[in-house]
Amino acid sequence: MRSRHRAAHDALTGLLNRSGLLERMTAMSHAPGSEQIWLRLHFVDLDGFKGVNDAWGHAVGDELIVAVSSRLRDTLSPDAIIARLGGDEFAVLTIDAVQKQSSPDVGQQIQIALQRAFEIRGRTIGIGASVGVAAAPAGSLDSEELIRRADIALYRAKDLGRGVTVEFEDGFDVDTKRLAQLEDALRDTLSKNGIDVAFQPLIDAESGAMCGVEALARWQSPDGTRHRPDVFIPLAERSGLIDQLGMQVLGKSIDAAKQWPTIGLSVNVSPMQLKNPKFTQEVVEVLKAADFEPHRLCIELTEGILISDPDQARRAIDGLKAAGIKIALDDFGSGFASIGTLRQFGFDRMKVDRSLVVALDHDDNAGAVLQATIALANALHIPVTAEGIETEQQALAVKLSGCVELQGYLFSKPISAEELRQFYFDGRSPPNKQYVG
Ligand code: G
Ligand code: G
Ligand code: MN
Repeated sequence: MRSRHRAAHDALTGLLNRSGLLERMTAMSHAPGSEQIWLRLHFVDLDGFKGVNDAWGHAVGDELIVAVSSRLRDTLSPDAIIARLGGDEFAVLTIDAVQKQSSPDVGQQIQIALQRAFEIRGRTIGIGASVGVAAAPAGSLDSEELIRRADIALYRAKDLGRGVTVEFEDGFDVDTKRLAQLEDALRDTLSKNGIDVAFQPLIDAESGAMCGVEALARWQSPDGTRHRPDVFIPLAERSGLIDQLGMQVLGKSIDAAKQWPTIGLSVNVSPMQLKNPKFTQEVVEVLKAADFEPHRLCIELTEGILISDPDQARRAIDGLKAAGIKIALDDFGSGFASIGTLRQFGFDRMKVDRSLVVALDHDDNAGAVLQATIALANALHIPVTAEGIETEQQALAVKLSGCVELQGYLFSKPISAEELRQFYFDGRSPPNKQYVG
């Protein structure tokens, strides 16, 4: 009896474990009269639990898990079946009369319960939860299928950010299947070293000459489909392929840029790549193997990592800078990074987001905002690049505001390595008119 209890329960919280939950679900589906009830399965994942473990250790993490389980028990109806699936994942199974789905809204109850801070060993810990819900008439689906749906809904909820409840819809499966196929195709392309790189010139505002290029990943399937980076970069991040993709882009960019003396090379790096403790070392090895001077390489980072994991960002940035590599803060002005961040992390360059440039055309205050932003960066001796320059007026405005480097369709779209060589190093005329003065 005792060992049966142990096999079905979680030792830390005393809640049911995964197999205990499955047993109960299966029993309910087969009980007499089961066609009269709906099963609603809620998967709960704590937001920011890993941070608690990292900051205060596993003992505090364990106490928090126990506190969460008590809070769920205290909040939810005594009929609700609560399980701990492992780690910071919980499940809540409720039963509803046919048609009368979800009253009260258990997802909402869970959200509210877990938003209240926890007091653990004198510390106030605020977390929150993401919840995925799947519902079906008892007996209409097997338990594994209901679990799979709740899991997909939870995955969606986490993707949307913190503190969200998402209910499974049939359309999710189609999307999930499409994404899984795309992921396989990306993995295949990567294994064949098939990611391409396009290069967009960076123009010195003073002389109008090209002073560098930004490398941009490109992916074309064998059937000719061009995938957009804002689709496949997040896909690579989610599926653990971003390290491989990033190194492929870096390797190919360096091979190409080696042929172009004197100019700089900027490469985008995903915040997730910085989570790899060997990242800096791997970059340095690629540079060494190619005999490429580190000071010619500039790594562009977006602000996300600076806010979500500043310590990790600092370690990576310090390591890269120690190796002589330059670091730029990309897309500045599109999010929450402050000028303080620029100073704190020692960025060598700031790139103002295209949205600030676009605003010049229709927003009366945009000029002043842009000017103030650039002036602050310049006061910290950080040179500024303006992205997304499409017109002469924009070029002039950002130049007068103190930008020293310009990038955008006015000068050139991203082009292949071969085109760049022909247009800029072989004396043939470039595709767009060259910027002068
Ligand atoms: O040209 P464009 O559509 O390439 O790029 C869209 C977005 O994808 C930009 O925000 C750019 O920073 C990002 N991006 C392009 N190439 C790479 C890459 O190699 N690595 C990462 N992490 N992001 C990239
Ligand atoms: O986020 P990041 O700065 O890495 O993104 C560069 C992106 O901006 C790429 O998608 C590139 O193709 C795009 N881009 C570059 N110049 C222009 C421009 O002048 N206009 C527009 N609309 N997009 C541009
Ligand atoms: Mn960039």
